[in-house]
Amino acid sequence: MQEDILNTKNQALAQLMSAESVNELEQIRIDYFGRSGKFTNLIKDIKKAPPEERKHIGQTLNEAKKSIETLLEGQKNSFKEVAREWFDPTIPGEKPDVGHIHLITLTIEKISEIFTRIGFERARYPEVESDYFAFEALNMPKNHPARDEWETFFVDVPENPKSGKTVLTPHTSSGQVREMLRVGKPPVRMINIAKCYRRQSDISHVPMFHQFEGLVIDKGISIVNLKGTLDYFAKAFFGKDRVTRLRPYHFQFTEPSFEIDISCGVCGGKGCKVCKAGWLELGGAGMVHPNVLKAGRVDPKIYSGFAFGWGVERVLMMREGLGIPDVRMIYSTDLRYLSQF
Ligand code: FA5
Repeated sequence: MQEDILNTKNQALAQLMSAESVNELEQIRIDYFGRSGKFTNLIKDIKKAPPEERKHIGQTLNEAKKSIETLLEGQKNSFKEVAREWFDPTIPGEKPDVGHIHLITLTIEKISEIFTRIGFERARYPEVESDYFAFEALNMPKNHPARDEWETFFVDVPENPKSGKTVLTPHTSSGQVREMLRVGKPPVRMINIAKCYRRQSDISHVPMFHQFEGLVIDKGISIVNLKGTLDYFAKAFFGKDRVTRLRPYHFQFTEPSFEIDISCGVCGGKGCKVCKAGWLELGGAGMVHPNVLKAGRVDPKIYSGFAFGWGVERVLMMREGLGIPDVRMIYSTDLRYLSQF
């Protein structure tokens, strides 16, 4: 029986040495230590041996069994260790998602760059504004019906005796008088790009949007300067073949006032499905009203100026090839849409 024990131990050893996985080791364990495993059977056989030999056989068997069990356990652990630490450097890494600057921010940067190139200075004025700068200083007397046109958000704070109610600024024109007061003495060359708020939401309106407001005040500024600036912007932003035209309009704070159209980029101004008559509406502009100059402590007898105010979202949507059918999509949080740009 001593020989059987030795043979079983050697067999087990050989199998353990050539095992390549935890599963194989488990099978070895079952084969030798399971209910009818080889060592288990040898234990059962001890009682068949002559009584005087049993003690010695038992000791040998125990030692053999123990050494195999220890080895088996060690092998199992070393397999687990290798599995945990194993690293394949050839597997491609996980790419982290890369974001990009939002369309509107990119457009604001572009607009800002176009105007600063010709001497405009970037300005920013409060989004939470007083009625005075948003309306009153812009030649809109209290209770003037024009104030309703802007569908303004009023902030629920006590009215200031001097500057009136508090509003979320409905247009960047509220920066006009502020800029005149800041500069003190013309020339003024401001490009104010900021958030504006109105109670509107449809295919071409959002409650929070951006406008860019140009204001130029100096001696001898005329409509010619306005037209030249608008054409310069149209070419720089939309393409060199584009031109603008002025259509008479009405704003309280400019006189004369205009709506600005830009020649259609799809048909080149001939008339198509996109534009209908060759022109697309861009936004408002005009010569600064003398009362507004006075509110900014600028003498209208010496100085004159022009102003324009357009929607950032509008000019972005008008740029060819972008195909944004609804302004609200610009502010959707759907990455499938936003990541296209
Ligand atoms: C004004 O806001 C005048 N302050 C513009 C102006 C400035 C005229 C200086 C003369 C001199 P209007 O309400 O038309 O004008 O708005 C100008 C542009 O802002 C619109 O053409 C449109 O492009 C954009 N806009 C207005 N409301 C919204 C809105 N709810 N959502 C998105 N864009 C808007």
